Amino acid sequence: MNIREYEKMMVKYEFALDVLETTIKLALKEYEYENNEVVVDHMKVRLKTYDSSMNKLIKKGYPVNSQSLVEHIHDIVGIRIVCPFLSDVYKVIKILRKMDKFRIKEEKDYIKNPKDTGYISYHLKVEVPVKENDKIEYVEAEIQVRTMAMDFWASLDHRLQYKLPEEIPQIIKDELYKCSVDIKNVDEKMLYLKDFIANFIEK
Ligand code: 0O2
Repeated sequence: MNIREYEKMMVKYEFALDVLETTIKLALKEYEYENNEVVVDHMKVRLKTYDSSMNKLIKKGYPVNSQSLVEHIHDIVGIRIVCPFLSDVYKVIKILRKMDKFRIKEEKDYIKNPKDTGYISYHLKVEVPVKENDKIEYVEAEIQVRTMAMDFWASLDHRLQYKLPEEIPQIIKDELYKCSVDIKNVDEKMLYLKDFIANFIEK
């Protein structure tokens, strides 16, 4: 599949991305007004690039064609929601579960069960209905919800080694894993401090 074919396919993915971004932003704003609390620091959206999709297909051993792309790449549409505190992540997930503009296909809690690399985040695979010639088609998307600390680790890991073609030495992997344990501890400590300060102010 060439880049022109890929770009043509991206039209409906782009539409799904717009729908997701707008409706999630709206739901979060409503929550923030109703509850008088900010649960999101920022949100990032992206369509997977041609190179990234092709490399993922090759890496997973699938044929490089449009059918394979639709069947095996579930995160062409990607939304990342970055929250200040650990508790905010689960509040955001509750908000997402209540939304009716998409259906949730799968949830993966890499916070409770981190990946072997140390990667921590919460993933939701969703399907967004897109109308095309009076026919409803469901476009897949991945929503990643994580704290700012988790995002710090994941972004640097991504930059340092995640996409390297060859394996890095185990000792370096171990160091990265240890950093992610530190990140988890910092998140828990920050949440403790937040709750402590809130109680302190109430008294
Ligand atoms: P990119 O460039 O970030 O988009 P699937 O996507 O479901 O086909 P899988 O492996 O079941 O494949 O999905 P998973 O592991 O639930 O989520 C994959 C995405 O999570 C990755 O997308 C990364 O964004 C992120 N991720 C998973 N493991 C790691 C890790 O060890 N380090 C970092 N930094 N990110 C990770 P892509 O497409 O691989 O990459």
